[in-house]
Amino acid sequence: MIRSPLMTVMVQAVRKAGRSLVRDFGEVENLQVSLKGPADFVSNADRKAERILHDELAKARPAFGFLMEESGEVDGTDTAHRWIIDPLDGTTNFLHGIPLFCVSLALARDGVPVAGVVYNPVTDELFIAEKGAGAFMNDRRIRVAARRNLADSVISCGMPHMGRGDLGRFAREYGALAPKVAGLRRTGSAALDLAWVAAGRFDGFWERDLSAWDMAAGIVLIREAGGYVSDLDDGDKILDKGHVVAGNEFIRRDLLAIVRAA
Ligand code: 2AM
Ligand code: CA
Repeated sequence: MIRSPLMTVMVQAVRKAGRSLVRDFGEVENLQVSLKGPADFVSNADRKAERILHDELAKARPAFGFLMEESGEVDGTDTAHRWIIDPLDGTTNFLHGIPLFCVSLALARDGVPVAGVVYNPVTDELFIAEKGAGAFMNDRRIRVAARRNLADSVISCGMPHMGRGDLGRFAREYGALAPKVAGLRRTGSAALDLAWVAAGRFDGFWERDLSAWDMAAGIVLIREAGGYVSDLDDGDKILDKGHVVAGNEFIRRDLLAIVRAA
C-alpha cells in the first residue's frame, strides 16, 4: 500500500515513541521490588514517549496544534488542524508488565478525527486509517467483524475503578449484557479496544468516562473498517461526551439499546 505523506509522518512518530516505550517496558519487571519506583518510572516513560511524538510531529507540521494527555493543549497557527495524542494508553497494564498497551495518535481537522494510528509496540501491530482511504493493520486491509447477533459476539468494555465513574450503572449494563453475548472482555486500553473492533477481533465495545485521546484514532479506524461508532446517546459527540459504543451496524445498534436500557 502507498502511504500519504501525512500518514508517513504519523507512522514514523508513533514507531519512534513505541521504541522508547518498549525499552522502558523491558525495565519495568526489574523495578517491581520497590512500590513507588515503578509508578514514577512509568509516568516518566509516558512523558518521554509524548515528547518524542510532539517533537517529531512539530518538526513535520510546525503549524498544527496539539492536545496531549500529559502536556495538555498547545495552539497552532493553523487552527483547523490538531494532533490528539495518548503516548501510552493502557498505563496500568504497562506498570504490571502486561503487554496490552499502545500509542494512540489522531489528526483532527476542524474537530473531526480524519487520520488515526494505534500502535502496540510489543506485538508490533500497527493500525492505521485515513478518512476515505480504508483501515489497515501492518499494511493489510482490515474490516469490522460481520457477525449480526450479540449471541455470537465477543464484546469489550471499560469498567469504573479506583472510585471513578458510576460503578452501579456499569454493573447494570454488564448484568444486562452478560447473558446475551458469547463473551465479555476488558483489556485496560480503550484505544487498543477500538483498534481491535476495527480489525474484527472484538465484535463491539463500549465505555464511559474516557478522554478524547483515548478514542480519536480508534474512531477513524472503525469508520474506515466499515464499522459504526457513536456516543451512548446515539450521536456524534463522542470526543465531547467521553463515552463511546462501536461495532458493525447491527452490533453497535443492539449493544447501544441494551446499555441504554440497563
Ligand atoms: P490510560 O491507560 O492512558 O490511563 C481503560 O478503561 C481506559 O481508561 C484506558 O484507555 C485508560 O487510559 C483510561 N483511564 C485509566 N485511568 C484513567 C483516569 N484516571 N482518567 C481517565 N481515563 C483513565
Ligand atoms: Ca488513555
